[in-house]
Amino acid sequence: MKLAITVVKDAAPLAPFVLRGDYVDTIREAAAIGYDAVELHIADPAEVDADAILSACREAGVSVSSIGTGLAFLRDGVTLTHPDEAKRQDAQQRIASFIKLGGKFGCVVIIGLIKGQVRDVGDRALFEERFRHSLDLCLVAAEKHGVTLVMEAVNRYESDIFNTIAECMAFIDKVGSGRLKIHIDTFHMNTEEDRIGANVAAAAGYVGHVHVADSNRRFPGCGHYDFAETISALKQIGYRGALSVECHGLPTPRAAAEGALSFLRKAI
Ligand code: LER
Ligand code: MN
Repeated sequence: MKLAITVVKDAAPLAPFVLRGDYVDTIREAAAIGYDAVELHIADPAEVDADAILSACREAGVSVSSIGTGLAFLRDGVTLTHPDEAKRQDAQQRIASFIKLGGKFGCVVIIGLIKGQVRDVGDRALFEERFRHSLDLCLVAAEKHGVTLVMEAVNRYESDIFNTIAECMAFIDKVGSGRLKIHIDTFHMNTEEDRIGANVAAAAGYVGHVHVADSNRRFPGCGHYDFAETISALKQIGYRGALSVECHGLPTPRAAAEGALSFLRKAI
């Protein structure tokens, strides 16, 4: 398993992204700390210099594990289930541009908060219908660019749908595309899963990406989350992707990144 760290140019102080600032600088910093990969959180691919990012990664000897798209929702209100059809099409275009970037970087693209909320659509069946329609179009682009989309199971306080591994697996079975996998996050699993190790172990073939933070969303080792159990379940199902550190940058971003790496190296 590769160890990755979240990097972002600009986000709210409490957003759980660790290294912040210019992407080229944070990529170099991640490599200097000892990470294998970076997870880039981007609001709009049109605003980033993909070639500069790719050269920085090659020079520093790190890969891009994943692209987080939640900032498109948080900053620009872009969602795949927006009530306005033109806005849904904008969201599909935005995801298509993330997928193109994912193809260039050879990484997974996260579908988390950008799916939208049932409460904003009004009805679960209508939400699923719109989400399926948008997702089907995204999966055509994903197939074209050889990219896997990973659907994050997010806790109930941040998302009113797809909170658990089982719920995501049932949806993925309905969609029936090998380009759609589950993205698990230890912080969310700590709230939502009844048996974390067993539920991860039951998701063989479904898990496409993993976020790690401790129970208090500080870096692994600062709380009471049982990382040994999750990592053992991931090994059991042959997970070969990244463990990406998505946590608060406390006491400082650098200390959180170093603390997480040292803890996770021992844990894996
Ligand atoms: C949201 O809490 C989360 O876990 C992120 O991965 C979404 O950006
Ligand atoms: Mn997450």
